[in-house]
Amino acid sequence: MVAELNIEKIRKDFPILNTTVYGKKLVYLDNAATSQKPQQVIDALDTYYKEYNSNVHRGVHHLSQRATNAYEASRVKIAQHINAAHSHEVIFTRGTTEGINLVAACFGKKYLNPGDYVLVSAMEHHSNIVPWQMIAEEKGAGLKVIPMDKNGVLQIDTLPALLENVKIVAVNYISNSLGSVNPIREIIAMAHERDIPVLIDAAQAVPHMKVDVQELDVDFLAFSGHKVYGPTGIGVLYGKTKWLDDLPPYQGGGDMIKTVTFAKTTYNEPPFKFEAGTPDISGAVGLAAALDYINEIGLENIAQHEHELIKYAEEKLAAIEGFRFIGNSPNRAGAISFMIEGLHPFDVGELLDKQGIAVRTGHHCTEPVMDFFGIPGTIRASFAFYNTFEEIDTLVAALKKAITILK
Ligand code: 7TS
Repeated sequence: MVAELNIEKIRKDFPILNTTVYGKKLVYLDNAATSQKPQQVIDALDTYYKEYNSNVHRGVHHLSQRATNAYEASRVKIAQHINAAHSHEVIFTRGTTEGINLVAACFGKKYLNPGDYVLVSAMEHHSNIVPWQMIAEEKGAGLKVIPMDKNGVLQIDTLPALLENVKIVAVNYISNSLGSVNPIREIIAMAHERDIPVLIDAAQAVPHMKVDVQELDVDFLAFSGHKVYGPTGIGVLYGKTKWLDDLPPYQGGGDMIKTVTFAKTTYNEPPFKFEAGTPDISGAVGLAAALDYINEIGLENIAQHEHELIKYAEEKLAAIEGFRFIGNSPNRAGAISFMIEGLHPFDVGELLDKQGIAVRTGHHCTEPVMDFFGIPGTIRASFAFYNTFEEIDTLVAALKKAITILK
């Protein structure tokens, strides 16, 4: 049963939403860049540092055991949240970027050879392009791209031909610059028919919907804590056990080893094999608190409210003179990207800021998407469950005002 959210009550949990900017009430519509944090997450960080800050997996002493228990309990919570079969399939990272770099480096080192390809899509964030280019260059491999149409919908009928000589597919679930929800089930199924593993960049999906790694049957999946109401500096890489056992380690250092001599080192089991050095312990604790928070509200309820917000925003925005959607997939979540005819996105963004509205303008770390549309950048409004219909009205009014000033 989907229940209506009590937005007024929810907003009270996010202290920053009371901020004023240039004397105006903050309207925060830059959630795809990073989401705001509820008091429950701030409290979890505060308690960690005040009561049990200590290093993990090392000390015999009480505090270290408490920190280790909390850190490992966070891993279990995350595994449950994404329905991983085992908690050791959850690797803590700094964020989506590091998760993808880890897979590109470790998988690439073992499996990429001259003549091989990595398949990405036309709407990847730079963090799902550049790490693959780096390892491909090193190994004499190449990059292929699943094309999209002018609405920002991936053309997956091209996949059977594209998959030739591909060693791994890496695509995003939801585009951060277009808001398109991609047909990843079909992509995973087609890749698996040819025994090709798939990495999903779920940075923009985990905040907005239930993501079940077993149901998706995905090989690797990466996301960032800070986009899902958790702290910055913590992220998650999910990997199937068979891959984590099989791949070489990423970085070398403490915790990732079993034994070390000057002659030879043997490596620890996953997940520790991929977690060299002191991890972001408070980040892991904060991320667990964030997941508790959204689970308490209910992912389905969140998805429903955000869906209604987006429908409302699409309708109101489309009525503005000179408005043009950049990316207009029938399957949209999280963000609406647009341009106003004759105006530079940056100028519009600046005037919105003066009215207290936070949006992002520019290429959103997806330069190939901007090249495809032949534009310098877009204005992007991206939503969270604490956003309201009134805030969308404020955005629409502010846009109209900006247009009058700039034209
Ligand atoms: N992948 C996608 C789809 C993203 O949207 C982002 C960040 C990343 C990867 C990288 O995540 P990080 O946490 O490691 O930096 N996207 C954005 C954005 O849209 N605006 O700012 C950051």
